[in-house]
Amino acid sequence: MKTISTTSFQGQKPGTSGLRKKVKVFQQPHYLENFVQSIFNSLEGFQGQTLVLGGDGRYYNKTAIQTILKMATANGFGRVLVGQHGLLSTPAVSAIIRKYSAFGGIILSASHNPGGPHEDFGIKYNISNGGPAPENVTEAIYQHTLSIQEYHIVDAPDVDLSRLGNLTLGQTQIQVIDSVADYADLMETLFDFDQIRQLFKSGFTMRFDAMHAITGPYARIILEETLGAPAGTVINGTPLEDFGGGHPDPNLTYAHELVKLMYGDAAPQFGAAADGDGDRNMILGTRFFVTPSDSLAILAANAHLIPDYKTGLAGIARSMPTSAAADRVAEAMGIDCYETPTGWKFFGNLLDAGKVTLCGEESFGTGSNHVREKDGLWAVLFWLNILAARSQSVETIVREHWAKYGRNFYSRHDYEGVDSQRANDLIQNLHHQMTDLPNQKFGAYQIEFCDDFSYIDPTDHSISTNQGIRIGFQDGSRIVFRLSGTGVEGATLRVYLESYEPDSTKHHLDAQVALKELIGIAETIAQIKKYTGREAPTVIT
Ligand code: G16
Repeated sequence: MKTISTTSFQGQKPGTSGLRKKVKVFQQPHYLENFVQSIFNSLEGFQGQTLVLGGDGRYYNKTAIQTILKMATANGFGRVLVGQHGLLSTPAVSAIIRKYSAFGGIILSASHNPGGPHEDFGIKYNISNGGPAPENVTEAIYQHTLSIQEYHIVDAPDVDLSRLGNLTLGQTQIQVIDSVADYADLMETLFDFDQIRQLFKSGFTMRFDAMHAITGPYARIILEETLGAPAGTVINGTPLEDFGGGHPDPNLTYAHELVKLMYGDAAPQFGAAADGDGDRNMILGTRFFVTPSDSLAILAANAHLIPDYKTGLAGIARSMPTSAAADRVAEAMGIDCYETPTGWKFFGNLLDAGKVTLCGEESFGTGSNHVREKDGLWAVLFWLNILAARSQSVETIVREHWAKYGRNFYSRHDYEGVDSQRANDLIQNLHHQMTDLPNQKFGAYQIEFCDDFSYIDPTDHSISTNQGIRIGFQDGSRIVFRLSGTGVEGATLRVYLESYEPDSTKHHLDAQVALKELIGIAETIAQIKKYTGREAPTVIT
């Protein structure tokens, strides 16, 4: 065992989901080691305990895994469960932590950000409930990064992660585990696999785009080998270190291969995609896109069709910028709906307390109490189970949902890679207007309130402030502005737009058309073009 002297780095503050930086930043001597040691320094009582370790396979995954194994050993973990070849999806890590009562887990991923020697890498810590470290833990880690002076590591050859089985490294048992098996077993306990098998037997057509990221092996085993979907259902199914040069973000812009297929002449009946580390999902029908906000509402409204949820939902939680579509379902069901800040970590306490069963975010994340992360393939299986049970198309299911509950028109406009200072100035400018905006009229819309969202956790009463500027209108429409906490360079401005339409004769409208006036109001109030220097958003979802 060696103790190495080091000095602190600035800027090792975890964002919305862990520490994300360019690979080159992580490759600086001691950079990764400092952060990992700071994680361990912030924890108590892990000696002899189990750590789960894996990543999405992006560039630098292999190197970082070896370093972390040697540091976990030197710091006294009794056992490390590590995915074969260093691979584990984020929801699989969550499931494995819970199944084996591990102390915690380390996930190597920058999620939906691109990978490769010149792209992004990331690291996040999950606690014993399987969920992302809450803010008090990430803050403690950050404080340790500022004062770190040494780290511990064993001097040993690299561990062979290609073969399943047990090894020892110093005093630590290293168990190389199948990356898919535990997760696949869990999925089988939640859904009606026989019903989904029947669906595929009847000739149902589907494509799942793994975007050359972690879900490829999971989807092949679950969809093709277990559920009988034809070979070729999973596309881009081999995880690559650079995700094939793509941007593994399952949205209408970046999942272009799938989108082209689903909007083409020979479109399958169902299309889905997942992101770099497997926690996000996008759902498509034939020439039809389901917004993540609608997806959450529809899963909730159809949960009674799914074996694991048929006894009822305890409640639903959604992040603040997510549309209120799920709130309407919760109201009809007579259950609570919670509004949390952006970041899956805010759902953990609600799930642990049994207050909610389903959670979702507009950022293509949906999940349930089966793990403590959002879960891309789980959402796909949930949809498949609904499709099998209802024998209707995706579009029909969504349209019937709107007819019953009304439609929450929704869109998010992202301005990526904006100069940070100018993005902060834009937010500042909104802050300055905050007290003057209420009661002002813009066309048909009158502002009711304007605030910067803050949240008090109902279980531990912790307070999170400055979580996004909300402008609420009298008819229930909303515009929300916030800066992303997951970017690596510059700032990403997110503008969230929502209006509610009960009249089903208007539900066919394109969201950009229905939201046109609100889009104009967002520009008038925030002066987006002036501050960002951009004529149009980078990504519209
Ligand atoms: C992460 C978080 C999500 C969040 C998303 C977007 O997702 O886990 O809870 O909604 O980032 O955050 P932001 O708007 O701050 O960029 P992922 O898939 O990147 O881990």
